[in-house]
Amino acid sequence: EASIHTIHIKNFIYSFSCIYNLLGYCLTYIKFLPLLLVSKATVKPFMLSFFFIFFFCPLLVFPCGSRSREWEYFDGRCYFFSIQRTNWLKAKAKCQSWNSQLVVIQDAAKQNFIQSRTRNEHYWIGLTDMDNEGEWRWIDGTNYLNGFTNWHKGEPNDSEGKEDCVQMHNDGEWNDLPCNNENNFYICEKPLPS
Ligand SMILES: [Ca+2]
Ligand SMILES: [Ca+2]
Repeated sequence: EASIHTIHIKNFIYSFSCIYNLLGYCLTYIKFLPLLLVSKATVKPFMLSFFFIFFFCPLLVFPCGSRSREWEYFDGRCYFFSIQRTNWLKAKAKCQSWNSQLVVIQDAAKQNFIQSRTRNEHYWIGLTDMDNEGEWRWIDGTNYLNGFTNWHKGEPNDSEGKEDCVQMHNDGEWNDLPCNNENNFYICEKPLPS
């Protein structure tokens, strides 16, 4: 299992190498500029470097798409950490409106990644027992019974028989609470744009 440190280092090298490349292309561009003024022969390399700077590199710097810069890349998928609080159903609908879904946490590596980004706040995740009390279900159908869990001690407790949606606590542990609670941020996830 890849540790969270390896993943951070990998992501860092990835971003750094691309910024380095981007600078390289800028230098190429500057180098070619005077030549371009005197010879038409340099138009082709100029166009190539232009292409790299403006089209290719942003795809690497923003793997989730240059129009999704607020989405964070992790292990082949893209994640959005909301800046507004809302209830579980509205959060679910928001994610869907962006062709994504509330986050599903199927292993410790993903739990660690999410937990490292949650700024000591509470976030909705895509786990609920609203259809059948006590029968927890991930919204994408991921197997819950044999899967990863990270419940806080004594949770889920279905307090007062009203708790059917799951929040990730600021310490990363999970707790069920009423789905109409408006005080949670939320996390959406989607595949890399093709
Ligand atoms: Ca419940
Ligand atoms: Ca609870």
